[in-house]
Amino acid sequence: MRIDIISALPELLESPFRHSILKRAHDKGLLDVQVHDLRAFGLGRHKQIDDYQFGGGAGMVMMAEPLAAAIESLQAARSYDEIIFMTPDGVLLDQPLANRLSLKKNLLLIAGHYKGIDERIRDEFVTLEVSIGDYVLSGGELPAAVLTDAIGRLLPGVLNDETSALFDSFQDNLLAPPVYTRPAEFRGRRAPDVLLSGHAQAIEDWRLEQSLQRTRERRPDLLEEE
Ligand code: 6GU
Repeated sequence: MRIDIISALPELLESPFRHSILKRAHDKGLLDVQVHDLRAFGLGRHKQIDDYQFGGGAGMVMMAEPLAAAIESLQAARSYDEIIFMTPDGVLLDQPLANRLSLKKNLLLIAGHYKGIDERIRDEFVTLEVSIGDYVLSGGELPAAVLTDAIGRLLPGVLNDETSALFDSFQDNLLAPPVYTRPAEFRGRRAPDVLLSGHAQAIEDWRLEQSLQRTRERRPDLLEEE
């Protein structure tokens, strides 16, 4: 899969993809993330990319022309399954959306800044708008990194244990069960005996029971869906 990201602050996106699971995805040739500096498409000698909003009000708006030029230069090389604008007024990112997007070949993410982007870019190019939660961040870069991580780790072959994404929190609308490792006793707290029993069925039953209990206590809304 290939994910292109257009950003006015590409430096913010340097680190997240060079570590851990997404690095492994890249090294295995499963995920290619390319970050594009919007400034390269800026207008005039100052490479302007934002301007005051019509009608007045605080905050700059990202201009239509540099964004259109950036998008169209990328579209010249490949066609995109979705052009996604990261914005707090988009649809909330959840596991089913991450699953669905992980099946695509080419995604283009737009990380907005300032007060937002000129509405005509949304009308003309954007096919999907995604928010990562009901709070406001200063730009779309971290949300774009979050979305890329959520998608990238689902690609077949990225995770070591291919089945492990299947047991993630949310994959069945259940939170994950507690996990333990050595030592068996830490400051007087023992790991549950069942996990040390070697009894596979008993362990599976215990984990499901813990998942259900945890979900009932912390996120009853997940059990009410559907
Ligand atoms: Cl996608 N962008 C910004 N700026 N803030 C957010 C968000 C996105 N999702 C939640 N808050």
